[in-house]
Amino acid sequence: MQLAEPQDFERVLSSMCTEPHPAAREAAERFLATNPGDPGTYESVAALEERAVDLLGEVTGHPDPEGYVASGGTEANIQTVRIARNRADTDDPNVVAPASAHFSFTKAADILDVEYRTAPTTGHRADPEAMAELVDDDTVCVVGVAGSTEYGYVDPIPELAEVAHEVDALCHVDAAWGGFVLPFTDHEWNFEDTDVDTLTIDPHKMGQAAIPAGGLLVRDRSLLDELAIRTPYLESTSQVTLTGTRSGAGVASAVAAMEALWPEGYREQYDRSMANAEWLADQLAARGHDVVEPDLPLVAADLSVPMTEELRSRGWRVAKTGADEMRVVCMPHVTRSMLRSFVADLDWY
Ligand code: 0PR
Repeated sequence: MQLAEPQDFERVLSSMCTEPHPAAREAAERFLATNPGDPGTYESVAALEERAVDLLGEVTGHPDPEGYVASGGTEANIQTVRIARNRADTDDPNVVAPASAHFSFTKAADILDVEYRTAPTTGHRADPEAMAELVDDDTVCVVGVAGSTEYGYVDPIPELAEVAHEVDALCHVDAAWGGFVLPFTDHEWNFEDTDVDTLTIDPHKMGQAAIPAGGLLVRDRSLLDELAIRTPYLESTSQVTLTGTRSGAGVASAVAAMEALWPEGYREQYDRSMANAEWLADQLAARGHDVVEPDLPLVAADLSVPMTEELRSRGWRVAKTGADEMRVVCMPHVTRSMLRSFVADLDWY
């Protein structure tokens, strides 16, 4: 049977994933049959994973990084909550996050039997005072988002780290999407500039690696050890990942993408994507729409009429925020000419 064509990216404005870099695509194919979950057997991909973690350390300002290549941001966030719960001394753990945090934390709380508390945001960013009100002696983790899913906004991470450490909780930064653009901004978000303990950064989003390639990084090895379980029939004696067999394609393509693009290629991509986001924001504002000022390359705007269905019928894939605004993610495949024809289609209505 002939399989259907995969979705092409020509009119995709809704996704946080993108066309992989050519080197990443090639690496993914070469390592398709390897399993970094069994490093004793698949040695070369295990070595590549160490390289991936080192490169992720460079991107996030960590000179001596520890972590692994996860299946995505969801796994990295679940594992963070697991680290936080396991290291804490409480029978009734809770996690405190801004309402803007990704829904993977809801999954984490459910799986790990941890209470999940969310604080209202101010101007689409976490409000440290509102977060501090929810924190208590049973709080094991305080979450900040660096590049939020809905608006691409960055929480005040240094203040959130203070809120966390006052009660001996971990401070976790979710930079799943933002991690590969933030190094080129003035934001304080990484291991170097803030007291963050754990961090999610996904090569398969802005990093231009193939899916599945997520990243979990921790400040100290001891945090990763909270996840270790014994593996009697593998050559290695313990495993920290959530999945067992996992994708060597993701690991290899993450290394290939970062070797090709860090830092200059990512910087150029950030400049292009940000210029596109600002251009689109101006175009929408000029047409009388309420636009949420873009901070990273993501534009949300109130189109006042529910038109995502009409746009969809013309092939466009746009997403909505929880407040029903239209949301356009300026990923690497989103070019200026694509946005020009998108705006022309908006004018048609
Ligand atoms: N953290 C943040 C900040 C994210 O934006 C996401 C994914 C995750 C964690 C989870 O990562 P994985 O999906 O790799 O496990 N953001 C979603 C996505 O792009 C959000 C989303 C969902 C966007 C539905 C659009 C949409 O229509 O898949």
